[in-house]
Amino acid sequence: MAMTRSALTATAAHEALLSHHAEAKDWQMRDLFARDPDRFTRFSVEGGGLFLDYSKNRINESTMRLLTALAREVGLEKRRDAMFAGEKINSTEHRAVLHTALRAPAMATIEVDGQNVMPEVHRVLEQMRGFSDRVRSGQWQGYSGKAITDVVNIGIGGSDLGPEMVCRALRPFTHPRLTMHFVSNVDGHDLDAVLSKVNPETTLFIVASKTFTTIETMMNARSARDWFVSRRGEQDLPKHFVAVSTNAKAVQDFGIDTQNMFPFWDWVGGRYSVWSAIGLPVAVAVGFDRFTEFLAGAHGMDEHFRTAPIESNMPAILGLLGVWYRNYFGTSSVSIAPYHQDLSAFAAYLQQLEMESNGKRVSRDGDLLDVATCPVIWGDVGTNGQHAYFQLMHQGTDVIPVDFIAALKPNHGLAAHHPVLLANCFAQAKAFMRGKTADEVRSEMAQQGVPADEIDALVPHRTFPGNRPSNMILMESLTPATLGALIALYEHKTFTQGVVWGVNSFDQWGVELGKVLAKSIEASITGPQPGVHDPSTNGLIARARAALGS
Ligand code: G6Q
Repeated sequence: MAMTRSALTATAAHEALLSHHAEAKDWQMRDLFARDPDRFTRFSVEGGGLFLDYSKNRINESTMRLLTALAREVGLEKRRDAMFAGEKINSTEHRAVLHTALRAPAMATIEVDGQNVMPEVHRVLEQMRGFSDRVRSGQWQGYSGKAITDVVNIGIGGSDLGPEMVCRALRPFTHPRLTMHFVSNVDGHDLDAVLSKVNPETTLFIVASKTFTTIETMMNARSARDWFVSRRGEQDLPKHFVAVSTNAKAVQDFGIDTQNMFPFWDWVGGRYSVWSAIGLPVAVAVGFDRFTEFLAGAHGMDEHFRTAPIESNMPAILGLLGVWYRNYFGTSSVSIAPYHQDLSAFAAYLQQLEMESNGKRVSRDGDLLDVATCPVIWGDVGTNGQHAYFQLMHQGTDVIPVDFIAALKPNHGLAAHHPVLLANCFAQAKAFMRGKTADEVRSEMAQQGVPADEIDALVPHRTFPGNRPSNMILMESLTPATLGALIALYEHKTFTQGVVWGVNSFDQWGVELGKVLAKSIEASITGPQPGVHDPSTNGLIARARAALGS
């Protein structure tokens, strides 16, 4: 395979960034703040209903000038416009990438192969409105005439992570009669845990699969159907099973009436699909009007990304800062720290969005890249992380950039809690930036009356290097609209980085491999003969056969 200069290293801006980094690597953010009292104003931006403070980064105005020059040189604006226009930028699958059309106003015209997709998008939205209204009002009833109380979404990856994360995030807006469940894992413990809680009379299953062939989803859907049929019989299936898919034939073969199928299209990637009918559990949980607000919030961020100059373009800035650390400082992971319990699934969602999109090692033309691409994305909610892994981020050997996310107002009435939460969030960002010098530790300990020899022994342990970068993303409160904007912000950040690295952010051949790999081993575990694999796999299969009595 030919090694290529990536989109990034082929630019003049890259050379300039390399020499700029030679200086910048020694800067201390403490000094940058001391020298420039306007740093917060200079390095913060508003867009799409969100606010980003990026002043606690190892940057100055020259850094941002060079990074924006890089974005222009790799053609970010041109590729962004190509995406919005419905060009087939997913080149390995020959597909357009149009999650932005799913949240565009009905009167927009967005064409794929000369066909305006908007009438069809809005036809399905209307279908979702009708269905979600009926489930919520109690008009859609189970076989015994009772209203639905439990909704079980069966899907995996992009057909699970989005709706689950959003339903969790919008928990305070959920219809009080409804409990939402998400089953994804082929591990039967997942489905078993849900089936043991729900009543077939009042449970609705949504089988969500773009292809309707994914092994995990199909197995879970079949087991759920068997569970239902063994209690009630086939005749009542239509009241309890609906499908979301692009594959009408497979839906019909499974036994779900296509009347109860909500379609979407091949130009919606799995991890970008929560805006499509894959968002049906969201519409059912919070109501269609709220779902519309969620789409509108994302559209606001789309408009910001599409029209704001790169210098004040929030997703572009977030993406370029990530490139600055990944490709010049050599950092290898990014931590996501939402200070909001209802965003407890957000880091897992971003893990798929960014790592599946940009976890690539070849260029769009198929040449091996000469730069590092997507870092590891991980994290959990604050303040919990502070009592666990933040230690490593403060005093460990790796520099890990952090994205803090917070809502200024809570969605609850426990008034005393929120200032404490925000104080912790801001304090952590401040501590990452400032650290604590040996002198500061010494004088603090001396004031507490600690003996001098103990101070000497403890200073290295109690010193914090600081100079650790973070972004702070703020919203007024977590609502369907701000959540939509937040997700879209990260989608476009991911897009920006994909363009800089020159990868196709919209395929996922690594996932496709997983979809076929297990088949022959499954036959070896359950079939008459164990088959021949490598010695390790043979040994593991033998243990599984013995345990399962194959
Ligand atoms: C997402 C990926 C992947 C996909 C799942 C489920 O971008 O392609 O996570 O969403 O493998 O696929 P189906 O929806 O086809 O079942």
